[in-house]
Amino acid sequence: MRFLFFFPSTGYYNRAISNPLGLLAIGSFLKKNGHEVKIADRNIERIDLKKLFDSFRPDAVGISVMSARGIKDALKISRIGKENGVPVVWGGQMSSMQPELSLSSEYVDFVSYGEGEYTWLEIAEALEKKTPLTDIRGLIYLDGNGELVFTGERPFADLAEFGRLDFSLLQMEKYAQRYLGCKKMVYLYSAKGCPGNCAFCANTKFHKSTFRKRPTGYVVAEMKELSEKYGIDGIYFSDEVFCLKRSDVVEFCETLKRENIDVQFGIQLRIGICREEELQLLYDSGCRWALFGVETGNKEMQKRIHKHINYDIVRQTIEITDRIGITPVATFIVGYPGETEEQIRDTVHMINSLKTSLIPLSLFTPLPGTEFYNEVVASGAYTPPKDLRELSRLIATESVGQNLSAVPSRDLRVIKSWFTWKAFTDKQAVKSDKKFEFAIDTIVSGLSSISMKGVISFFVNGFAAMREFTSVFMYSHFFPSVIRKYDLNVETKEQEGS
Ligand code: B12
Repeated sequence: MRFLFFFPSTGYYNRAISNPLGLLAIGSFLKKNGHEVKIADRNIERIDLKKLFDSFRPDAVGISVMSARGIKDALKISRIGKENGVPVVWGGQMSSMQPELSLSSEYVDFVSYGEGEYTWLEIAEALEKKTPLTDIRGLIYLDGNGELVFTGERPFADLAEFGRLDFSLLQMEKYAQRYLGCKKMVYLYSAKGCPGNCAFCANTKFHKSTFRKRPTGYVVAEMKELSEKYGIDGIYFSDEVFCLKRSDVVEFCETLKRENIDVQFGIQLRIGICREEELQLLYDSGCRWALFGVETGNKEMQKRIHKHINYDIVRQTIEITDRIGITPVATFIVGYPGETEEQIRDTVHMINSLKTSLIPLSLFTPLPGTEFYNEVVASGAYTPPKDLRELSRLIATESVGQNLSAVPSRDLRVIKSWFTWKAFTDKQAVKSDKKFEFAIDTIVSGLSSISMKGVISFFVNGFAAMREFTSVFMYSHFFPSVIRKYDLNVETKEQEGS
């Protein structure tokens, strides 16, 4: 069977273009099982959809809708898919969590819930045998009465069954970006899920708080291939958590050393899992950045989100990570439902007590499938988007959207902009001898991303980038009363009672 997969255009986006791992995973698995696959990424080139459909003649079309960013373009692609008379299937985090909205478009036949590999393999078999797709587990569709039908959840697969990723399905060279000292960094995954149950994170529903690792042999072989064949010098592991046990770290680092691979990498870690010894081992194997989800500096809020981390250990871990030579990154969220000025100030104090200025600070967005979402919808505090158009305007974690906190939206914007500006301008933000390396890398990656789709796109996106830059500058500089209110410019030595 012949399958055409799309990564829809996200429109203007302030991050560099990234290789679509979900589609790569499904495509590699299908190819291994004898099917023909083409992955078209609308972010890296202009694609004439009609011509592509005419030349490839797919038996079905799959579209990755991982967030609200791709919806507009996903609808455009779906319409052409329908005009070509083939089944159109949406998959990924966003569509899995919002099947009703996804299927409200007449151009979408099915939503694939959760992991797509086996579902898609069965789609191939059903198309070959001409049996109905509605018999396949993991699909959601509307029946003749417009009722939503879910064919049932799949058990989580052993990730070893999927085999290795086949990078020849992507134009890997187009995704290589500058990031924290690397000239050519791409994304890879070594695990899926997280055992946590944070109230704001859809992982609790999507992965049911499970954690699965891919075989180390696959991951290391993929790193080797990326380095030797594509000249990649940096890997960003997209895993929600890279490891849960010390033995995972030891096995990974030893395999990497044995293979003698000259690649730097970055990971996401849970505070408290890796001690100095493991962090040193990671550094010795090439780890150069580590992201820690701290999420709040207020103890009461920490209880509400079920994070359970000790703030002293947070500070110690960040300090050790930094000292060893791994750039620490700490993520936080502000604007939680009902969050007060005082609670946010605690978060600011916490941030300012850390030995890092790389603080990706997200604005709270209620994501379907999360505890907070259910809470704020039930209480009537939040009105979910009623159609795909409304949803497509909601860029999770970046725009204030409906502000559910107890502080003004302007304050949230100032706080986010303050830390964005700090990361951008602090010459010590990254471990580099060069001044403003993070800022330069961000600008170079941004320019190369927006130039990929031609001159018009370059100017349209360039204008959007300038507008965003101006807004960050304005909010971080022109609201001194907000800066004082939250102690944004006060260096905190230590917080009491952590
Ligand atoms: C890595 C990552 C990124 C990378 C992108 C890497 C890439 N190009 O693929 C970067 C950093 C660029 C990124 C950006 C954003 N991200 Co992000 N990201 C992730 C993360 C941590 C891992 C995704 C991943 O690669 N997993 C590994 C692959 C193998 O798994 P997968 O993507 O889930 O794919 C499987 C299934 O989803 C399914 N599937 C996927 N696509 C399809 C398509 C079809 C047709 C089918 C059948 C199945 C299917 O099968 C796949 C294989 O098993 C997830 C969290 C998570 N656990 O999923 C958040 C996550 C998806 N991101 C999220 C968000 C909000 C964003 C941003 C909007 C952030 C922002 N404010 O800018 C942007 C949007 C970018 C976009 N293109 O839409 C949210 C989405 C929430 C939502 N419901 O909207 C998540 C869930 C994080 C969270 N908890 O908040 N992200």
